[in-house]
Amino acid sequence: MTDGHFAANTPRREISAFLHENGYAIVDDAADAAVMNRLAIEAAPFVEQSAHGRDTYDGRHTRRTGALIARCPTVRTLVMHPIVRGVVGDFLAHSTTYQLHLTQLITIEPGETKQKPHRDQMAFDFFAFPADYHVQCNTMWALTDFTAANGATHIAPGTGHMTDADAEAVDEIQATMRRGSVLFYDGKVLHGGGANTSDRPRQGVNITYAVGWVRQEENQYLACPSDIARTLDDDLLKMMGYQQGAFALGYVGDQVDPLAALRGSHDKVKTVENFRDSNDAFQTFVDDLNR
Ligand SMILES: O=C(O)CCC(=O)C(=O)O
Ligand SMILES: [Fe+2]
Repeated sequence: MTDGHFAANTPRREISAFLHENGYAIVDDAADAAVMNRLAIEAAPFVEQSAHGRDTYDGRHTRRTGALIARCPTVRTLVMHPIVRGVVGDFLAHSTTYQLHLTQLITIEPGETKQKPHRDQMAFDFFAFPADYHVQCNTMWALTDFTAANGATHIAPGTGHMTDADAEAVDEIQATMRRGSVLFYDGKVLHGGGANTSDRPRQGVNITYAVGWVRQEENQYLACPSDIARTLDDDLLKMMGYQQGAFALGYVGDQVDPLAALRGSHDKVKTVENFRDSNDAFQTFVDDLNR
């Protein structure tokens, strides 16, 4: 039994097996300091412009910075990192393909409180995927060291296989790791950002991957070029996918509403607390949020 940490030269299957069993795994020092330094420099101006979260789930002392492929060329090497592609490829091998789901630099600033534990697959409108079906696999790269004090991600190991009630008995660990290390965690395991009681921000680059089928059959964003799309009315554009598909789906960059983005504005999608959803599981989650 390991503590979930693996050296970067560990045979991939060992990392994949641990991730499968426990819902997380950490690969230490997977990227070198030069890569992380470059990324930090590229990202800094965008982080500064990113607003704080608008609810306790996103974090009122947390900045979320997206669109990293376009903004930060160095992130491309992390997205395509061979260890990540190997482990995520193993994890999502039941799907014909997998694809990038999101890129988000999460800056947890001093004073932030602990985020409500959640399962990331809830982004798919709280659909109850079968217990043995994984729709996504996530990575979190440490852009600063992740420490117990600065808000290292909390994980409740093995809870991907459990109900919320059973999961309450599980002790959380914190994914403490050095800068350049990468945490893998699945879409079912309970986890969340930590409180930052230190005097420096904690920065993690969240890069997540999903099975290739979670998308529209015809790619509306490319099939209808944006110069034509801009001439269409809002209702037609929403029908084409220029809308928030569930509380977390379809935003652009720093959580900008897709229709707003097409129209050149920066209006944000609704927060989890303001989104309306017919789903009972969603409502329960929101009701619990501020308890
Ligand atoms: O920042 C972290 O450590 C985790 C954040 C997270 O789980 C989320 O926002 O979905
Ligand atoms: Fe999460």
